Amino acid sequence: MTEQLNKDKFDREGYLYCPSFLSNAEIDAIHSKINEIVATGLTKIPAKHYKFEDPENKKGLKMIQDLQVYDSFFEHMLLESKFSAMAEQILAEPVLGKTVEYFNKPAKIGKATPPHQDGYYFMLNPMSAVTFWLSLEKVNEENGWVSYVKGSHLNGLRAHSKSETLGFSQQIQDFGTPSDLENEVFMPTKPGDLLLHHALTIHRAAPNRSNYNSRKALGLIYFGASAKEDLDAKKAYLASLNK
Ligand SMILES: O=C(O)CCC(=O)C(=O)O
Repeated sequence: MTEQLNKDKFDREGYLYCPSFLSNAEIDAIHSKINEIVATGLTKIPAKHYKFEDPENKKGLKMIQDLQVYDSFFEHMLLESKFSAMAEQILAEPVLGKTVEYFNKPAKIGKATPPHQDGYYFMLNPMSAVTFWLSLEKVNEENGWVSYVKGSHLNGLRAHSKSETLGFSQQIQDFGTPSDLENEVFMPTKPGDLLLHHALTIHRAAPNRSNYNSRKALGLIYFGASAKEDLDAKKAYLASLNK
């Protein structure tokens, strides 16, 4: 087991912080790849898989989904890497690499990520899934740090309702109870630091209030081999989104 991996802490708290998981050189390589994809005008990627913070003017790239489908660099990162090995250790079973996503909060206009549980979107039984969040830049309170409600993964799924945030269609309806706020832990990070959270861990991210600094990160999602997708529920959910 890697030195940084503390499965007991993850199981207890629902998230984990692994400082310096990747080197500066590895982070530079990721930036180069993203820049290459963006410089070629995202031409290989269908429009439904990327989003702008200002969609009308196509300004402020906010998100690219399923990078592993469009570039073998990200496919390798998802399927045969330190990430997939760690996902197997943390879920204690073989895993399926589901997706690599790029998350940016552009300076000044990057909106908050609403409080949610990834498991609400995943619809799995058992809920065996983990999300990795890799910091590509220095992230703090000003430019959109992530926060977790410690231990919230032990209390099941909370009710979600529609959110107005592009890319995050659902949010926890009654977020902000005393217990949510008392247990919320804010995560400043630097390039190469890794955060992991369980699919039931409540989390959100602050807006980007910086005038200058973006807030770039990668998200990688793994499902445990035992997790079965509730396909009927997923179909009903997707249909409800289109209404
Ligand atoms: O980067 C963000 O703002 C949100 C990320 C997130 O919600 C996730 O990785 O599950």
